[in-house]
Amino acid sequence: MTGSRGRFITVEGIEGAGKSSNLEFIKQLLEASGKEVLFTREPGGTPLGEEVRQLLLGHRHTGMADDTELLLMFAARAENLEQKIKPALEAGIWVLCDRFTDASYAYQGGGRGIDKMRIQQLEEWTQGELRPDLTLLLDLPVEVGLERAGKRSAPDRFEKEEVRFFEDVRQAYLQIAWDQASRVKVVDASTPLYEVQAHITETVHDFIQTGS
Ligand code: Z5A
Repeated sequence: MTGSRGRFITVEGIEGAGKSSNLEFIKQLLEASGKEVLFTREPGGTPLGEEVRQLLLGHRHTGMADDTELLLMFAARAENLEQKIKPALEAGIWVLCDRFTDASYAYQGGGRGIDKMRIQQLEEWTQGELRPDLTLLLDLPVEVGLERAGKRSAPDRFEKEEVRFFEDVRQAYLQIAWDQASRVKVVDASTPLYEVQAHITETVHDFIQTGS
């Protein structure tokens, strides 16, 4: 326990951007700087959230309505916020989250075409004033990401979407980064892993030192 509020860091990107490859690396960077870190992910992060994740990513409900998808994302998020994220931040613990609300703007807003205002309403309802302090957006061309992701196991419900969907998701992410440049740092994820991690290290160290 540090006495001051913890900081909230999120990591975002389209399929194949390398989130899984970099999250443990980021956690270790923070811990090496003396921070106590709670790792969580969305959708998921809590027992209830992980069950919702199965509904969202599995193939049992392929024709899920777009609004249902959005509301389930926020239902899982509300649980994660109350059970894990807020208590940790209040206890001075740093929270590292694999995706958060930017993913709802990018996938449900950009990809599915849901009005941004509706997402904003849910954001305000579930989060109040709480927003990430730092977001790392791992960005790369869609075809590179899909090629990388294609080498993994069976595709989930999102990974079965068309290239056009991921182009829209990527553009929505880049728009968020443009609009909120002080919070969202874009990392070129198309380069070799050691270069991506050098960029991440610089960004995280900067954040730790300056708090922005
Ligand atoms: N979703 C949503 O719609 N709305 C929301 O609000 C939220 C989520 C919160 C679950 O996400 C899904 O939920 C997601 C969006 C939606 N859509 N899908 N699918 P997820 O985060 O669990 O799933 P994911 O996007 O598939 O992420 P991932 O497992 O973390 O994978 P990744 O970013 O693609 O990273 P990776 O597995 O580390 O890398 C992919 C491959 O590339 C792998 O073989 C690596 O070895 C390789 N790789 C990584 N970096 C490099 C570099 N630099 N060079 C070469 N090769 C590399």
